[in-house]
Amino acid sequence: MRVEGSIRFIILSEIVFPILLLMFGIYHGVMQVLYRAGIIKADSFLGIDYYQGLTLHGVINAIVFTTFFAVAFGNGVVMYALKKPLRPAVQWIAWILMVGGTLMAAWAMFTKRATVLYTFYPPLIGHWTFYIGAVLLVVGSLLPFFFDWIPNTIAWKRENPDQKIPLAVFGVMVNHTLWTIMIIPVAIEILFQLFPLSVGLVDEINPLLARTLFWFFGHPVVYFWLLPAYVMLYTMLPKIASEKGKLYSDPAGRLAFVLFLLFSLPVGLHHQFTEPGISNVWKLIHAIFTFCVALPSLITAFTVAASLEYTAKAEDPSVRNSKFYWWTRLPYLRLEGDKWLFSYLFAGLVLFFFGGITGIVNASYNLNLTVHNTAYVPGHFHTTVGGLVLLSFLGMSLYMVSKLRGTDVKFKGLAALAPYFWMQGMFMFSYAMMVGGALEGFPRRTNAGLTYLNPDSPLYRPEWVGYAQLSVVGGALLGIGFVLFLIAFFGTLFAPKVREATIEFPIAQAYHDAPTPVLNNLKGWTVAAVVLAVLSYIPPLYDVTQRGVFHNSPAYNEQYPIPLKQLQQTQSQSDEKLSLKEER
Ligand code: HAS
Repeated sequence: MRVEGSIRFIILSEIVFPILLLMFGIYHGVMQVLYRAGIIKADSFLGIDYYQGLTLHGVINAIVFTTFFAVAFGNGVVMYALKKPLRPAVQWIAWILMVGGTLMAAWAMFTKRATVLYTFYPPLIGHWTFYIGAVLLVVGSLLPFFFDWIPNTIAWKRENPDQKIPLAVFGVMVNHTLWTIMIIPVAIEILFQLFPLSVGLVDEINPLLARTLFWFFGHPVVYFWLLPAYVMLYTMLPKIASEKGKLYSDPAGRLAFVLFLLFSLPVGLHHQFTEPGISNVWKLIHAIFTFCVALPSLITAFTVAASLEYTAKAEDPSVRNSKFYWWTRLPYLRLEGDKWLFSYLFAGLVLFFFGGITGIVNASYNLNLTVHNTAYVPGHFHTTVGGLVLLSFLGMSLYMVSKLRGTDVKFKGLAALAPYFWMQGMFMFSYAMMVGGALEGFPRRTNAGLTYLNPDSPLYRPEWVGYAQLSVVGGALLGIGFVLFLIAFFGTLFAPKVREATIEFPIAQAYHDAPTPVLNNLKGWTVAAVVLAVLSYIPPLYDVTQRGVFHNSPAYNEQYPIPLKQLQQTQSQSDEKLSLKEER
């Protein structure tokens, strides 16, 4: 499908702009391993301090890059699959809000006015531009959904009453529906707690309420990152693997997306198992729902494997009767046509296999008490969001740029190798983080090179040194993988145009394609998802406003990590004792 003018510019820039920012984001990831291993023994480097770098790393990689990509990919998929144009006015307003909001937040982070990490937990508080910037980014990301994708899908359904919405569009619509719902709690946190505190309208807020509202958003958001990758796995991976490739089951894909809509929301308390002030019963209920939300990923694992098996056997009938040998027929490192893209999705899948297992460990209430706040948790999420999600987004960004620019993919060999460097680096990094975290309690979010891994420090912990060093080797491989990708990306972006600019995707047909009327209409499922989310959050939210508030809680003094009030009380008690003694 030809694409020109402002829509082409907008989609292209929604890919290029966040990749430029991602260069800072990933640079700060490499810096993290250097700080933590004590290779950089300082609290800042080139004017950016440890926690500022960690904030940039988390916000750019996990919030900005993913949101821009979800919009660019959604725009492309909806336009291509429904063959309907997008509205330039809607797209421009969305673009201005997203780019403007990101620049506001970036200014606050780069000028050290918002060193609050990507979770922005109070009492950490940032400049108001950080919060308003985030709100603008999010509002902008919703406009295409409400004013382009929904009207276009309704129009398409009217014109094609007997057909199912294309699965890729279905996945994109589920994802943005989920996004719309999950934004409500975090918007309440930002607009009614953090922003007023930041501009001085209020003096104090309830931090436990803020954290609970954050995680009401903070876990579903991981599925907002994941679902575009799942759209690619279901609808595109088989076709990338072979012209004859087919998706094994279209209904399985729809069921997985609907289950994500239902179960992504009532799970946030699994990030708060260790919080006092929330009843254990509700933590357990959220733990059970967390196991439910793993189900659609298990469905995906089997369906994707079946699609690959079908595809390999269709491509090479000589392996038709083999149980496992067909694995050797997949294009792991091939450069014909678009086959280079296979390596991104495959390397991502392998990493996600471990991301999933470690997620289940996290979710298991009692095991979580061992791994929470240790390096195990970043070990887990780097094999999910830093694995399948990042690799599929990078690969698809390169693919879309070549189509939208009308250029050939340049340095294809490097492009196809990059994900394997990334995968290997991530294995080393995550292994070090997970084992160090789970078995030895190596902490997360800590500039350990200054303290625990510094032999001159009284806090020195020699048993963590090996893990930190291994994570540096992993970090270096990750850096190399990303540089290889950048060479191919910018080579392709600036290559001479060889054909007209198009938007197109390698969409596979389904092998099993039974009608699925129950799954087709998202209205009922959306209502059910909202009801489940509200029911699962009313009691914990009530809890945090009652049991989570400590009135007159004493302030802390930087010099004494003991509550001031307690110090004063101790002081006055000893004064009293002294005067009693003197009286006697
Ligand atoms: Fe998670 C913490 C539980 C999935 C991201 N997670 C995080 C954090 C992030 C994150 C960023 O219960 C840290 C937040 C922070 O800063 O504190 N997570 C889970 C569970 C799942 C899960 C149960 N997480 C994700 C995904 C993420 C992500 C996806 C990003 C995209 N997570 C937790 C918990 C915590 C947590 C606790 C809090 C920990 C704490 O204490 O702080 C599940 O959805 C996972 C289900 C996945 C599967 C895997 C299916 C496998 C597939 C691959 C098949 C491969 C094939 C190829 C076919 C069941 C689809 C062949 C493979 C070969 C090996 C050859």
